[in-house]
Amino acid sequence: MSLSNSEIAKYFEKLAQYVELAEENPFKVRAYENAAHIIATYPHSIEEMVHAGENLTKLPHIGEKISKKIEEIVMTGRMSALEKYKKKFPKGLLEMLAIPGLGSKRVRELYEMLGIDTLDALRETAQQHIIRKLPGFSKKLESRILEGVMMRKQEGRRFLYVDAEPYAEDLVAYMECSTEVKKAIIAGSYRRQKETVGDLDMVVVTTSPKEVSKYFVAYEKCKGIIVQGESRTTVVLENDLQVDLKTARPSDYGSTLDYFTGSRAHTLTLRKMAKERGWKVNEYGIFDKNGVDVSGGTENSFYKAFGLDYIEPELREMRGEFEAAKNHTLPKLIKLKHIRGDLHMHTHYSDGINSVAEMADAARAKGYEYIVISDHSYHIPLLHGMTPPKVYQQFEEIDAYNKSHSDFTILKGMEVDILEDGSLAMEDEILRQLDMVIVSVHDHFNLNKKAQTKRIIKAISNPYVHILGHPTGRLIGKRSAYEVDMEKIFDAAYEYGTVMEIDAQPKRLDLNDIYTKVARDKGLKFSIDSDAHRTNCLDFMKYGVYQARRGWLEKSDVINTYSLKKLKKFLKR
Ligand code: DGT
Ligand code: CA
Ligand code: CA
Ligand code: ZN
Repeated sequence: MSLSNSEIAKYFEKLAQYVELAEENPFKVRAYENAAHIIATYPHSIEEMVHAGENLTKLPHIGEKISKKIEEIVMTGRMSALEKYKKKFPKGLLEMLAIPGLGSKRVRELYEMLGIDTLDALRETAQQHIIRKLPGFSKKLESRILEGVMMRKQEGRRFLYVDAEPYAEDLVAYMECSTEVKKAIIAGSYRRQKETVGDLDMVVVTTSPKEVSKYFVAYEKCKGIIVQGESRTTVVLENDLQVDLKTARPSDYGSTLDYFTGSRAHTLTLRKMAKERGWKVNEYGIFDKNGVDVSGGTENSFYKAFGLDYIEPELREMRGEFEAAKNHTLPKLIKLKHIRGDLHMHTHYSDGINSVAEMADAARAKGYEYIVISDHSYHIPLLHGMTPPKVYQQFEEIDAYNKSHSDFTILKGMEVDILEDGSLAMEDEILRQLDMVIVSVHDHFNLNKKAQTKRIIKAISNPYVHILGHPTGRLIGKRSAYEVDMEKIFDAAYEYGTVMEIDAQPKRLDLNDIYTKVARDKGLKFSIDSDAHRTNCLDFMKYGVYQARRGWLEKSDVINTYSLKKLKKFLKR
């Protein structure tokens, strides 16, 4: 049996929910939630760490007791603490707990008084107007519950960053049209540039929160209001994306923004640090022993109050940012403007839409200095791949373009399929003539971990190979990464000098942030590529840069920030 970190994390998410339901210690609920987050995003296999007898308490938010529970899960495939609750509460109660307006007390009352133990039963009873008659419930609460159940159906659903982005930008522009709004910014996972977002968390600076809330719910793309209250307003947009509005007084801006940017685990650590000093931190400021706000009003001064360098939102995931901020060793994160070329794109020679010249013109118009044309190699699943005659024909087109453009260079490349046994779908004689070779897995995703790892390592051992393309093969929301030992691959890549790709297609973003940081710590280099199949997809580059920033990359870690001269030298080796 093999347990992934996210599978282990699920046990703790469940446990947190049960503890909440049982109305035991709320501190424990928080502790289990944080443990789940840390486990799910930890870059090394926790299962393997347990087998190797490593001490898990070195992970943040993992204490002695939680570490024992992890060991139990790995060793036995179960968690006895959970079993106890499972016997006591039907599973449906956990789903009910997530409905706004229903805390653990009310969920238990509904269960004990009416026997409601599923969302469907809850919906029916609400529709029959039975719930409003219970003591402590009301007509208003009943309709809120009903709305919540309806919303819940599409929950668990996360939006790709790229799908949320146009709504986020449009909403910010709308809010900024109000004279009551001094500043509007989307915080939360969106600001941390995560590849998917659960909802949008909008922070608005204003001295008239009531008016702003009214203006907010009048937004034309808002199709429903979930809560409109003193402290909180939540709406749902036409595409089912939910938006929370938080208003802040100008003096609280930094603290409010930090609080709602998260991540939760990151802000929890800040609260712990405050406690150690006898301070208190919340969305309104940092208050010292005398109750004086020492936060200074901006995020910069907020971190400074703790003696920390400013931590960029993308780094606020508990992956060592506090230590680095204290020691002044935070990375100087890469920016989109550092990118000087794009190393992975397709033309109509394989499965792209545009010609070589069209791709080059578009890249040149973006201000790039060079591109690599990297059409697919010929391979059965892809009938339109490059054959040696097509390669020579493309060479001629590239040479002609380069001759007529002195300010721009097309390099000759290819994305070569890695065959099942790790050999490449193109003869070395052709590879030798290319400036750059990417190798990628496009089939046989189901090999076991050992075979898949061996296959990829064999492929990158070919001396003509420069880059491993979309290294884990994931498609967000559709296909998870194939089973593979990435650390072994990173070690081999280091030995062979293979560059790791961050494929910037919004559904790939592969390598992801977590692996990117691991690979960087091992000294590997990266390329951030659009993998464009048409000219307008060259714009995907920015999503790759976001992922790279979440992976702590600096300009110097990424080879397509190099000048053409430096890049050519690097590729020759
Ligand atoms: P998401 O929406 O699932 O992609 O992830 P986030 O990080 O945007 O999380 P969300 O929307 O639940 O909350 C936004 C931020 O607000 C979160 O990163 C931290 C803060 N926040 C919200 N509720 C709480 C809370 O109960 N405790 C703490 N410490 N922070 C909270
Ligand atoms: Ca959010
Ligand atoms: Ca939220
Ligand atoms: Zn590919």
